[in-house]
Amino acid sequence: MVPDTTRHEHARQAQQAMKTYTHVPYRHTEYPEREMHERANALYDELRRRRSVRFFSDRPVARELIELAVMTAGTAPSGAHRQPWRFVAVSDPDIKRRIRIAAEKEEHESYHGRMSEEWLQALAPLGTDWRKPFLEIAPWLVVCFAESYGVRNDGARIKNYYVQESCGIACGLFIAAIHHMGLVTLTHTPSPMRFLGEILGRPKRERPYILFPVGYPAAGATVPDLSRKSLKDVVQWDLGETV
Ligand code: IYR
Repeated sequence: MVPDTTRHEHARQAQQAMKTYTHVPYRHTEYPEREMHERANALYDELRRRRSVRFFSDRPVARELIELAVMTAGTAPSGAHRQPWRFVAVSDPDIKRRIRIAAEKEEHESYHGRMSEEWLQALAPLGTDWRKPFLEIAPWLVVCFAESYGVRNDGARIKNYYVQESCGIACGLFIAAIHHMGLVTLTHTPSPMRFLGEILGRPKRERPYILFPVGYPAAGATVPDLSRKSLKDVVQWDLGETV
């Protein structure tokens, strides 16, 4: 039989490992229905103007704006509230240069052999290639790392849950925040991205997830003239009606 003192010790440790939250009232903001429609329309109207931009100005952007975008990203829901993300914001020209060189080396290999013919054809309409000058021109590179597991003070591993989903949601909010403040970004995923952890000194348990160049668009920046799927192509109501 396990002695009582040992059992108590286990229970104490379990309690300490698992933070128990007290529950507090949710502070809900209710709007009149007309205002709900206005707000919903306004947000849609703003977000539908967002575009992935590949041509950046070198015009500086205040660090506080990047802080606010990261704080906005950090409001994302996450599996077991583990918040398994780490954003590394880079403005140092030497580090940006190292990232550009390493990314272009990988991308060159991708575009010249690693990517299938089918993939290259899918990208052709976008006009992308291995060259990534924006990695040096944009005033900020923000890299989201996904933390595969956490580490407790005593060195024990803490399991994270739904890491991909959590980071995806956080990055979505980051993108919305950048757009909302009047800046532009691009979800850039040079592949493979291992070099980012090495250059930025992140531990192995953190995997590079998305690299965001952030800044103002270059004067005369262009974007592909593409359209988005219509509502009927992305929604089904109940058992089949699509409009
Ligand atoms: N990572 C490469 C290739 C690329 C892949 C997809 I899927 C894109 O939507 C765009 C680019 C690059 O950045 O060029």
